[in-house]
Amino acid sequence: MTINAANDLPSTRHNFTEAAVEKAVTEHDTLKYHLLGPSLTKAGQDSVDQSKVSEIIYNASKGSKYFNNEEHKDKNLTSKIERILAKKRQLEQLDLASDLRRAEEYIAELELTRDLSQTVVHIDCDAFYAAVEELDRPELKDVPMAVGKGVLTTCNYHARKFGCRSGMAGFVAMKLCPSLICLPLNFEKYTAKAQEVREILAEYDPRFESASIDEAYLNITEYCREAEMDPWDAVMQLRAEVEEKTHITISAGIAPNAKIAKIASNRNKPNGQFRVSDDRPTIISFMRDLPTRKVNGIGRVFERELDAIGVRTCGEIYAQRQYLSKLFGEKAFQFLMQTYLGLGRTNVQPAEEHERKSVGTESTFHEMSDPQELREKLHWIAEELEKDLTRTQFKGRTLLHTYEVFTRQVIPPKAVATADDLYTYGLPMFCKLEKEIPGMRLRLMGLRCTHLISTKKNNHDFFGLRRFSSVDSDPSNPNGAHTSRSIATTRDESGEWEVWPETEFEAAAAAERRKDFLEVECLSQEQESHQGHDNPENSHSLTQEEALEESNRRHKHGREILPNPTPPRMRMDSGIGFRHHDLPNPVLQRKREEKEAEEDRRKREERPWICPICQRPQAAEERAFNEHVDFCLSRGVIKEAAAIDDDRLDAQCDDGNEHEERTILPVRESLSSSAQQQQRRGRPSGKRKAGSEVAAGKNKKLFFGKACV
Ligand code: TTP
Ligand code: MG
Repeated sequence: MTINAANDLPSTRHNFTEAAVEKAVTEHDTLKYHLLGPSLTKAGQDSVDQSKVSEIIYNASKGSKYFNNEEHKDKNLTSKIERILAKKRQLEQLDLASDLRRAEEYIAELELTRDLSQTVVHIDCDAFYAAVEELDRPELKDVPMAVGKGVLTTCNYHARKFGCRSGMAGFVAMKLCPSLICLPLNFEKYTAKAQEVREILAEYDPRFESASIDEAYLNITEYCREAEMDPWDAVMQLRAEVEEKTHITISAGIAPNAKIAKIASNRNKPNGQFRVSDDRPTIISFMRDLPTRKVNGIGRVFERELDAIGVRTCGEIYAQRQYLSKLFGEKAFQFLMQTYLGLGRTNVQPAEEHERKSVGTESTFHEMSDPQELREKLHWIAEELEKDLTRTQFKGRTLLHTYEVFTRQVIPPKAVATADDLYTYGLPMFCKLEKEIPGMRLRLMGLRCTHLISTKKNNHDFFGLRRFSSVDSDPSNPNGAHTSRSIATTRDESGEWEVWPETEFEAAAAAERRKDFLEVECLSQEQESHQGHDNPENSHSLTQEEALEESNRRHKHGREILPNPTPPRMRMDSGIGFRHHDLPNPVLQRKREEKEAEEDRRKREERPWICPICQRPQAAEERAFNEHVDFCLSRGVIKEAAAIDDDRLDAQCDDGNEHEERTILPVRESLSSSAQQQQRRGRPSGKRKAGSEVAAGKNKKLFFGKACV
């Protein structure tokens, strides 16, 4: 069964969420909306009154440093939006006919690239860390439970009904759901379980693409063709297999490209799947009603900017097409037009083959103000980054520094990778901040290298397959990514590789989420330091050391890209190129056997069997053939045949072609291998075989006499 998105939209579930969000926005100010955090669109919150949640977050965090930062950021964004609106008013006075024409031309150009031939699947495990924990403690399945203490990394679907979600401070979540059980993180367990899931994915697409610890893209076009399965059924089977073997559930989205597949996988969460059919009208109508924030690459900042110019759904992008490039930059224009049309990449490849755009380390720590201590911390971060750069074999041409809310960029005179260089080029920025903010107190620092150069030996392709130009590949600068105005091309410098703006926007949105998470961690630590650790009943309480340990381990976790698991059959015949039918997948195996049997049958039917008695070709059908032989024998054909004169036999031989001749010979020689094979296929052993041997024996004279070879 295929659900057609056009008929399914908008679903009641989504209306509810949108309505709740809308309420939150209209009844409260933008800051309150901002405080709802990065996981507002997470599944399982349909019945949650988000305005109440934002009220609780607002009151719980008011007065904190975090709150002040958020307020500051919100004000900045509000001013930015005012500037955008002022610019739009100016543009409205101008003749934008040429911009309109260009947008139309671009849409027409994009339409030509639409590829509906591929079936891409996005899979995402349900409440992953929580699901893994529930395997060890099944009693937690029926109660609200979260993983992560200082900040929730996730929570089960019971907890989500209370408004708890990832990226929320533990103490805020406890206010929303006082019975919430918060478990500490156990990364080893999650990595092991993710690997079990990945083993299964490799059977459906060995070149699947891991997108995070619990999600992946697969291109199942070839699988479906080989297994002669409908994508819907193939994905049902994949999900059932994952649940049976790993005991966790996954949700999936099926679509003609990765962008829509990702949106679709969230549609029927948990433990569900959704398909957007591979026809243009369905895709266009699916996108038309989709809130912009549902698109991977549109974070909460971009969402608000678009909202300000009247774009709340992807369908509303079209009406603003003449303004987009001038307001948000060329890349954003391209990204938005592709989004409106529901276009996206169809290529899926192992994550390790993707170009890495940055390598970085962020760390949270006890609030510090001592200049020497802060310098030591900066050096420690530089050492950590050096380790990461060595492991991933990169140097960075650009260095980004994050000091709490400030992120600045430095271009050192040479590409950097050693801790000493990273520290040296990081320090001036730090000193500048120190001067600007006397008595600066910090709880968060980070260093990140971008514009990477590979240090791998024999690597001629320094920048990987996809080379991005300078402004856009800054993943920690989501706003910057769509304010770039200079890049109109969708090809890299060699002109060979398509550069999908979506990849960059997705990276920018991910960086936005990461930063949000870090800031909530600061809030959590701030709260812990105020309250102390004197309430053992409070299950979210952590000592400051534990909180820091949790935070720093979480940042490290999932960064390493593991190579895709090799399906067992491929491991056995290494050296031979992979073929789908080498897979041990039972369905493919069964299909293959059926195909072989069918082929065999077809061949047998095409080639007539020669009666060893009368030498005449007979239909290659076992029963009829046996009856015919019986008939020949019972009629004393042997006797008659022995009396046949040589002319008749010659005539028979002349009538018979080479093929018949070869078939006769084994019978003469009393069942040579070819005859045995024919018997195996056509004639059962036992009675028939005995009959035929008798016949062969009796025919000896006849056949030897007519040795026309
Ligand atoms: P997600 O797939 O985003 O969330 P989830 O699997 O918990 O829930 P859903 O059913 O909505 O998919 O993330 C996968 C895991 O990654 C999650 O279980 C915990 C971890 N994680 C973090 O550590 N930090 C984060 O900000 C998020 C969102 C997830
Ligand atoms: Mg998940």
